[in-house]
Amino acid sequence: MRLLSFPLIIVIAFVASPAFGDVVELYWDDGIPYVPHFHNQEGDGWGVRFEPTGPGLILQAKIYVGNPPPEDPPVFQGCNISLYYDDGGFPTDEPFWGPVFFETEAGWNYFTISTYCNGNNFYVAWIQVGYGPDCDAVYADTYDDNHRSLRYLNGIWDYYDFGGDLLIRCFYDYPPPAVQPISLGKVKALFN
Ligand SMILES: [Ca+2]
Repeated sequence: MRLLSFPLIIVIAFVASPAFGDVVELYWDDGIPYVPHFHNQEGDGWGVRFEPTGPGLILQAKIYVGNPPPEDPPVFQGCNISLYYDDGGFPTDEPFWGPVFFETEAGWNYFTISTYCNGNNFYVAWIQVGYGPDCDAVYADTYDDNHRSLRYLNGIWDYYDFGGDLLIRCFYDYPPPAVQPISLGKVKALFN
């Protein structure tokens, strides 16, 4: 009997394992880069607000990057990424993570963050390095359907009319549901 029950133990242990979270990609854009955006001066930026349903880990930012001038080959200056919590529809004065400098390339860029979020709304902010047009650009899609995209100019955030949603996304890891006592009891019973 003990040998026959062994495969069943493996299956239940896998399903109940707390090692697997629920990683989701949070985004508002439609994935189609349409217009590149950049600023004249370094330190200005762009941001998008995300609205998780609970605490978790912000694993990565994912941003579609381009090059403003028709340079050949294109030159990428990199960027600084910061995270802010929400304060009445705008980012707080101080970030809760960053700024951290990252190198960039054309297309989708993945910036490793891996920091805890308390479940409140938060912003992923792109802070420009370099002076336009000698800087990178962040793309927006065709239509601003969702109104979560912001501009950061001279120290002030506002809901600038981009014409589209910015292609700023992130990966968010919700913690797995706790193993219920009744499940633990069933697994334990198989070993008796
Ligand atoms: Ca859109």
